[in-house]
Amino acid sequence: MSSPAVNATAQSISAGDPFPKSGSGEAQARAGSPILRPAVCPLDCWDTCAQLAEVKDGKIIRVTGNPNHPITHGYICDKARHFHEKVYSPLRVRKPKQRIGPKGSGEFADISWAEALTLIATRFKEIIAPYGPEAILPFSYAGNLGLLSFGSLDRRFFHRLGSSRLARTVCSSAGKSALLHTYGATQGTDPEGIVHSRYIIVWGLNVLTSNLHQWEGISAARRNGAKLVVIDPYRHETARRADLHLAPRPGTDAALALGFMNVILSKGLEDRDFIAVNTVGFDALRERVREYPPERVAEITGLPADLIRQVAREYATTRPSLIRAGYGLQRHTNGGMTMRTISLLPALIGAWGQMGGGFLLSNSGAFPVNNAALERPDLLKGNPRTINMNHLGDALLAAEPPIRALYVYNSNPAVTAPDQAKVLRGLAREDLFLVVHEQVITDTARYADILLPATTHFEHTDLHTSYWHLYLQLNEPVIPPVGESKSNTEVFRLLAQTMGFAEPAFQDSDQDLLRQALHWDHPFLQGITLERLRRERFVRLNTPSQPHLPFADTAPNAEPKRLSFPTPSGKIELYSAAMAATGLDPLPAYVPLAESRDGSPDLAARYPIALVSPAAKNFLNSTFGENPTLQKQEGGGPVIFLHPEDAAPRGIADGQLVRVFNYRGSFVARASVGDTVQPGVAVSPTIWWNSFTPDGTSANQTTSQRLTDMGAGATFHTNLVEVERF
Ligand SMILES: Nc1nc2c(c(=O)[nH]1)N[C@H]1C(S)=C(S)[C@@H](COP(=O)(O)OP(=O)(O)OC[C@H]3O[C@@H](n4cnc5c(=O)[nH]c(N)nc54)[C@H](O)[C@@H]3O)O[C@H]1N2
Ligand SMILES: Nc1nc2c(c(=O)[nH]1)N[C@H]1C(S)=C(S)[C@@H](COP(=O)(O)OP(=O)(O)OC[C@H]3O[C@@H](n4cnc5c(=O)[nH]c(N)nc54)[C@H](O)[C@@H]3O)O[C@H]1N2
Ligand SMILES: [Mo]
Repeated sequence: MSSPAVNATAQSISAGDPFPKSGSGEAQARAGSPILRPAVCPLDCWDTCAQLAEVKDGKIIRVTGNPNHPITHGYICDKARHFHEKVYSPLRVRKPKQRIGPKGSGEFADISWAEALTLIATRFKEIIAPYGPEAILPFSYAGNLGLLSFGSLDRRFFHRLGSSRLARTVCSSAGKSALLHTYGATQGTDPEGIVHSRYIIVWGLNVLTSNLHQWEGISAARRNGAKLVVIDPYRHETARRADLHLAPRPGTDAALALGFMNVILSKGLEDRDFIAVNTVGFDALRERVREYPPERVAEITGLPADLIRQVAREYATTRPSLIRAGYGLQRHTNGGMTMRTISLLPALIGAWGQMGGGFLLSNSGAFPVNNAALERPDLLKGNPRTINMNHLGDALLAAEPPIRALYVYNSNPAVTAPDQAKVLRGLAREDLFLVVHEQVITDTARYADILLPATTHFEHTDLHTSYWHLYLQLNEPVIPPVGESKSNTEVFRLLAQTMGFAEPAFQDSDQDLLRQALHWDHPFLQGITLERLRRERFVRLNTPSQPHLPFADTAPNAEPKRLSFPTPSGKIELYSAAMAATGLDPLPAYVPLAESRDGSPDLAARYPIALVSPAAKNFLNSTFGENPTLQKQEGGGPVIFLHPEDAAPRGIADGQLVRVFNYRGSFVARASVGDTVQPGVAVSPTIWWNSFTPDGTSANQTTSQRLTDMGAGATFHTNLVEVERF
């Protein structure tokens, strides 16, 4: 993935085309010899891989990585290599179903699509007549990240219906808000430039688990002499392979970043020219930073002051230096401010504007997606309320006016939403009409009144961006729909028809939607067409340089050091007037977690262990949770990493089952006692289906519905618990 900077307009991606074009090879596939067909992994993951599906006798028998894709490089993660097992899983939903047993029992009778659609439309109308459309709530997230599957006809349908709106905030909204307030865009360093980095800080990201293909670039950089530092309370497989691992107390990273700034400024290591030309608010920031000398930061984070000085010095004096931040950091009550604070470090040392330097959280903003054309907010009827998806539990139990129908797709909130006990009580409500559109009978699907069969990406068309790399990819079906399954777009087309919605927007085909999905006249899409995507499958965005230098000022007379930021000031906002105007601290700051030693001493006395429940290696959130091989690889059931100093006084030995609990709920996990965490910290990789855990519960029993400081995001990792022998 390490091509030197070349002019993208002159370079065509050497896609090759070893596989038959879509639509051809039918006879061959039926005749018994396997053929390879291209697909795009649709999962909510950084890597957005180019897959090859091996199809024999009309069935997928193997899934691998496309060797010609410059990022996928011919290999995919272990879980996605099991993707075809999901397609043919015994739990696959093949026909529409109606509930015949008690809520949650998963007992259904098959019905026809016509019956299912009529039942849904009739019930929606019965609810709307007395209560209004706000009594209906859609619930979806990124089970499929394709532009069509994620948000297109579904949004049009619910806009037109006038249902309650959903704030889709479970994953990335705090970090997004931080980047927008600081840089004006969700963009960062091009991952294909990482090979040029000489100092890489991976901050709150388990690369080998959730961003596998980035390891290649990091490894190449290290072969060129780069140093890898990992900052994470969890000594995961990536941390174990780093040159240096710093394990701060969870939620103290903003203090750590301010400590680094303190060292940089007190030693005069800042880049004054860069600061003068490209930032606003430096004098105010300098005052703030004085409050964070290394000794104080050591006290807050639990890290030695000398180590803080060392890393700050190395980071500031090695060029190019990169901070690669993960999404985990933002899932704290102070997550927005933490992300903003960390993202400002490269601004102080002028690490932007160099190949391989800068900061990368997300590159989603690099893709010119035309959300308005896909979602058609102009169809919105009235001004319905917005419900934050992290509040699903409270919303189902106590929203006023009540939610009487919930339509779930692309998501499995029974296990992925916080405060699970409340979510499950809500889903079990006798008077709630629950529609679930799913590929497999998930824990959520078991509660459905009407369960609809969904296609997988191997069975439908979609267009894929990435929030990490800069390749646009087209996915076309490699097999016909399994059973009677239908795509999200097809279901909402049919539902709109059944409801009697006459607007032409509901007649758009998937091909129409592909044409509407992007601003095709954007410079990054110059020379890129749907026809070319059909031929080549993946095309790199046509950025001015390759690797892309985000924020580079490409104007003919641009000052050499001057970059261009789409913020109100046009500069990096060390001080944000926009934040001040909304009552937020305009400067970076450390605020203790709402649940922590310093933030809530009473709670910390009762529940002294800070539990982080990050991404598990063998699942993608809860996706693949039904796969027996992957369950086994993930330890056969939930695991919790504990430090010996916490385990011993509780009489907990390595390998024993423990109950993890707080005032919200509890779950059972197997203890793994060792050096993976510091005292007072525990880690339990997620997300297990309740149907496959020892006591039918999982980690989100303990997490809270509290929101982040910015972006109204989820706070899964701000979570104090106690642990006892089971
Ligand atoms: N295998 C696998 N890959 C995945 C996923 C998956 O479930 N499994 N999920 C996908 C999705 S939807 C997303 S959003 C991403 C999520 O993947 P990441 O962005 O990696 O997010 P998390 O796994 O939540 O957390 C990443 C790391 O942040 C650390 N962390 C938590 N709190 C703190 C803190 O206070 N300080 C510091 N320094 N670190 C902290 C955790 O210990 C963890 O190692 O990955 C995607 N990829
Ligand atoms: N404790 C804890 N909880 C977490 C997290 C954490 O780190 N810790 N991470 C959070 C994060 S970052 C995220 S993003 C959320 C994710 O939580 P969810 O949004 O619930 O994501 P998944 O668990 O992957 O479930 C997606 C479901 O969508 C279905 N699906 C896939 N494609 C399609 C399709 O085309 N149509 C339809 N109708 N269905 C489809 C899949 O079969 C799958 O069951 O979880 C959050 N929950
Ligand atoms: Mo996520």
